[in-house]
Amino acid sequence: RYRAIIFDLDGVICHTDKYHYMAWKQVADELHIYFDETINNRLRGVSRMESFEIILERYDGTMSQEEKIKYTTQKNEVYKELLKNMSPADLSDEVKETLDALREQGHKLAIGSSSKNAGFILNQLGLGDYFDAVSDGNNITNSKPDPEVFVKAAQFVGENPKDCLVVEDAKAGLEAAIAGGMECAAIGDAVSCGLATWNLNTFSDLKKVTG
Ligand code: B16
Ligand code: MG
Repeated sequence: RYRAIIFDLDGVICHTDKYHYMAWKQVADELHIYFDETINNRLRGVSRMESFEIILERYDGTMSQEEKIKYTTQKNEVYKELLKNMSPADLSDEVKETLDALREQGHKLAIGSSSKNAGFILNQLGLGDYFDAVSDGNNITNSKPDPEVFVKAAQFVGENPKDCLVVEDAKAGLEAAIAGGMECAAIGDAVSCGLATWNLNTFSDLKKVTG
């Protein structure tokens, strides 16, 4: 029933939370800002600058736009170094087998990620040329919950939003899919917000809902 399936990257295809955490932690420590894994969870699906604004909620003082750019750039340099640790071994058998099965069923497969590092991460995972289209932080002006990243992904594969299913691990991502006129499947933490068309216990459950 779906012509295309659009996957969020971080938290759905792979898990980069720990690298985001380590890189943000370094910036937060330098600025003497309290930062922990619970705050890190709020950064899921949120753009880099918006993530920094959330971290700055606990900062006593003001920061110029130039300084904000300096610290987010520094975070990204550390994050990119950490991403070099990723390899095809970080792609689970379950995810790879499910993607292959969905393709076999005839679905087009696309990525819809807020990350500007999506292409690099996909290469590290050995998925550099696997997807029919990649829509990411480099081709959007508004990030999730704005639907732009998913609307563009649908355009890139030449399908109508109503014929697309979005797979997401973040509330902002489910909201983006719904705002874009798409059905969505929640996995992980996103299940508890009750917004999705489908709630998945595990990635391979996708085969049941797309069948
Ligand atoms: P970058 P997704 C999102 O990716 C991450 O979940 C979020 O934590 C991150 O801040 C955002 O990408 C931007 O990433 O700094 O690499 O451009 O979940 O939309 O695939
Ligand atoms: Mg995500």
